[in-house]
Amino acid sequence: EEIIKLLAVDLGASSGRVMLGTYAGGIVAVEEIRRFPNGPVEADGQLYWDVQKLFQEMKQGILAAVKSHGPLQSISVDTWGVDYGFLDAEGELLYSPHHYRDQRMEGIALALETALPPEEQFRLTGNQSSPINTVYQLFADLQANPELTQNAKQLLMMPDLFNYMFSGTAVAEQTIWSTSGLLTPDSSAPSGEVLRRLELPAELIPRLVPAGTIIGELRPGLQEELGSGPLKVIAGASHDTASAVASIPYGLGGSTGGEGSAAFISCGTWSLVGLETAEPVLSAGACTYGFTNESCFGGTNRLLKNITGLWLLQETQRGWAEAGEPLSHQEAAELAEGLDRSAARIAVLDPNDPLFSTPGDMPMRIESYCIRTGQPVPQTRAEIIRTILESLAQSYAGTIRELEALTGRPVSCIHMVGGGIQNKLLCQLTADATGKEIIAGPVEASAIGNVLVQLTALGAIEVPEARAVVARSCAPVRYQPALFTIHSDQGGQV
Ligand code: LFR
Repeated sequence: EEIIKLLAVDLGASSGRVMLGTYAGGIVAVEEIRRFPNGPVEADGQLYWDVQKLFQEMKQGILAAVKSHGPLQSISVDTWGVDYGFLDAEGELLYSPHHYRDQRMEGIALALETALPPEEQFRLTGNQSSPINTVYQLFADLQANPELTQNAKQLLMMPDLFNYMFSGTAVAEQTIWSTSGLLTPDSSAPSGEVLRRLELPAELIPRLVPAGTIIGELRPGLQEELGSGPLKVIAGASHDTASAVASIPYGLGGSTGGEGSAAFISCGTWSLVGLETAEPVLSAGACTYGFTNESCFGGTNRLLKNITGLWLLQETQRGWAEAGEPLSHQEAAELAEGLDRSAARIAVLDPNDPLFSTPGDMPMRIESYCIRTGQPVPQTRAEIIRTILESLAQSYAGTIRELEALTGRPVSCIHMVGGGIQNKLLCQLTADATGKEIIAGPVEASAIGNVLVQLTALGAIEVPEARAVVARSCAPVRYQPALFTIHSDQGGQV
């Protein structure tokens, strides 16, 4: 039987991966070919992404994959949301794209929100206002450099930019553009009203295409350099969250079942908590609670909230490692045991408190948060980690309750996907805090979603079939709320 092989490039804010995807006998699998670090690069006091270095890394990955597994059929890049670069009249990148944690939007947020208040942004675009959104960044760029209106010919979101560098074709893929704050709520077109009110040039936005569009082939020069042959370049569900959600094997559990009542939590640096709906949810409640609407592969809507996720733990562990005291296996094991002994909760943090949003000394910030809110301060490292995970679980639970209130329907079960679900303690605490069954998997959600969307574009599977393929291919792990569990099997990974 035919084996289809292709490449999924999944670029995250802290690392990127070139993954080989294979599809044979109705089963999809991914294998890591190359992993490389990513992060902000500072220049003149501003934060950027090193696009050229990332592109070189991706090319190395393709080269390695072709050597070991060639021939391959296609490639597609997915990345985090909101960031972008400009092309000039020659189709060259004007300068390296800014990082969303750059602070240049600070000075202009007020001017933007005077012209377009947050509630209006929500009504016109379905997006929750946030200074990291493309619309804020673009407004800031044009204020700071008015000559951009002459020099910049096209604005390419990060995955569109890499797919362009591979193929020479510039498009605006819908799922990534649905994070921009510039499209109508159904992501079918730029919002004319937003562009007018903020005097943003509409010509910058390329042709919108749906996720799963074959946009071309690898440039001839690259085919030669990499020995790859005519790889197809596909605009997939190029927002990593859209790819992750495309991999969810709905229909596996829950008392009531059905897609509408299953929620998801995509766990990485960010936690994205939400559910899929047929249409964008633009109610006042959705806006006040802080939800956003983004577009899914296949044209449905994703109602979700961005929660500062495992960033809290990553920053904490980074600090300890930098101080020469990385977390030991024993401490990790003690933690898991602490859960079995049903250790009492120490304190609960709001992960989205601005205190935690920038790099720095997390344990110290946790301490000052607890003092400010009149809670006991976690003392040991186990207690600190436990507090972070418990706080994430509590904030997931609050968000799930808000989703139930907004949709008027109970959530029957929660699918947790992404690298963060390797943390079994987090999954169990989430089951306990929500009182819902957790169905965890796949871990490689973005990469698998990326592969699935390519498979549909290549005609190898039908869109409605995609989730069943995942259900067959990866066995999910189930977690029941503690109340109903006599014995549970907690691993020691943190
Ligand atoms: C997750 C993610 C979120 C987006 C955030 C910033 O990786 O893509 O969906 O809100 O990064 O772009």
